[in-house]
Amino acid sequence: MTSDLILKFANAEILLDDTAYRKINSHNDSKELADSLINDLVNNGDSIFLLTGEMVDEFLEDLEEKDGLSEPIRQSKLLPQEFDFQILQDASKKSYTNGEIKDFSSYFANRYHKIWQMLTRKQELKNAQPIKNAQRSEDVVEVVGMVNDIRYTKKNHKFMEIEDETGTMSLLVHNDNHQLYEDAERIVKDQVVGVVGSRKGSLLMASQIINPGVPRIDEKQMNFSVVFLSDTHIGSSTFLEKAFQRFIMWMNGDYGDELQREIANDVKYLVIAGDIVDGIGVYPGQDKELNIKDIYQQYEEAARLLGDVTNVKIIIAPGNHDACRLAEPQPALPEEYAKDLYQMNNVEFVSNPSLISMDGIKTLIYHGRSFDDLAMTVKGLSHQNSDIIMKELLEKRHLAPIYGERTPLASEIEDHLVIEDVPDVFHTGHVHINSYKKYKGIHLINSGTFQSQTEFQKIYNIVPTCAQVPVLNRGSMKLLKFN
Ligand code: D5M
Ligand code: FE
Ligand code: ZN
Repeated sequence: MTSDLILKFANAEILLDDTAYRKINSHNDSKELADSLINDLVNNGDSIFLLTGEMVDEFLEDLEEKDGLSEPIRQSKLLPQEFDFQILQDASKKSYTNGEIKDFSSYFANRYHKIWQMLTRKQELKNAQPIKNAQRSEDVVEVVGMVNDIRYTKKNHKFMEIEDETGTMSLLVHNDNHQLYEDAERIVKDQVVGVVGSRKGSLLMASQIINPGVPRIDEKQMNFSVVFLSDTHIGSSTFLEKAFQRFIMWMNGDYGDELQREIANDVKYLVIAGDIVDGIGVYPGQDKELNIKDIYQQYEEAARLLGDVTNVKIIIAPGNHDACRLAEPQPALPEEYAKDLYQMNNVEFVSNPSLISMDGIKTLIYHGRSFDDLAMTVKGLSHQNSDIIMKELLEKRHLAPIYGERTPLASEIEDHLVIEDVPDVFHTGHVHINSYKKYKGIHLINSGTFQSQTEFQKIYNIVPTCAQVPVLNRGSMKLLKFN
């Protein structure tokens, strides 16, 4: 620490006299004090080369007077930041079901109704009618239905069955209609879509297939930075602890080049989108790949590593490796498993999915389990390009449209996986491969992993991008590497 402190000042071309050194070193947050002193001296452009004890006293007095309100000091993290943090949607407390069949049908009815509302606001579906009525109509009809079945005819036309509360209807998408056929290829089972078409006997010949979609949004100003993490898999023998420690050092302004440190100094929030630990019993034979075989100790280790991050708000959502109910929505991490994390006063726990607001930046957090199903089902979607999957989910306005495949969904009375609000940021993990895209003004971020390739991933040829951390730095995306 001694030489660290002196080096810090030396790098900024500032020398310390003995008293200054003692005063700074004995301060209860010497690192922060050093940073703000350097910041202050450099910003003022003073050509000081020797910092004396008196000057340190003066600085501390000034600081008290200013009461932490001046901009550079607030940013230097010496004083507590003010967080305008809100949890806008969280399924933790709302998630309840007794698994009876009536919940199952009310779950689908709720999904249908929420998306029906979005679709029927659209010009093309203003005259949408119940399927039962559409079956009798001779004209062009507009309907909204949940997709029941998808098949192909012998001539490779696409055949789908859609359903609402009043009935079912079969529709045909002719493969001559290339654009429509392409749109139809992205439709998945259980998603709610709008269809415009004309009736021919018992079939509806589709001319338009309509997703609820998202409008283009205006970019919001932000005078701070947000760091996105996921899939650290602490406890796994493939967890990249050294790289993660470098990341934590960077968060504290002790690692990286000048520009990177500047970004670190600007960080106000750290969001973690699940799989913070590797968990236990997640797959057969997992204990052979664990360094920490106890779930409590895995979370203790997570708290130990994250404990060094102070004055940044940390938001934690669970993933499929966490000690949580697996069915989505997953409630927030239970306190019982993560006591040490709960004791940190800068940590917030939210469900998967959830919607939060960080100083007005609305962020949708979803671990990304449904990506496995979408990558399996839809041509052109893969783990490598989760940004395209995220775009597709936004268009469908649902985080896990396919029911009953790999993504276990709880049959709730309400469908919490409908994307009701359009976020500024859509943050996911799970695939262990970083991706970023800006779509209609929305930042689509997948935050990769801190776990090197596992045996399972070798089999499936999944090549992770490790220790690369996306930072939304005052509205622009930066990818910082710690490997
Ligand atoms: O997921 C780690 C990686 O493994 C991620 O790329 C998804 C992939 N994965 C996980 N489970 C499956 C299934 N069932 N099918 C296909 N791909 C999968 P993690 O959640 O960290 O284990
Ligand atoms: Fe993971
Ligand atoms: Zn996962």
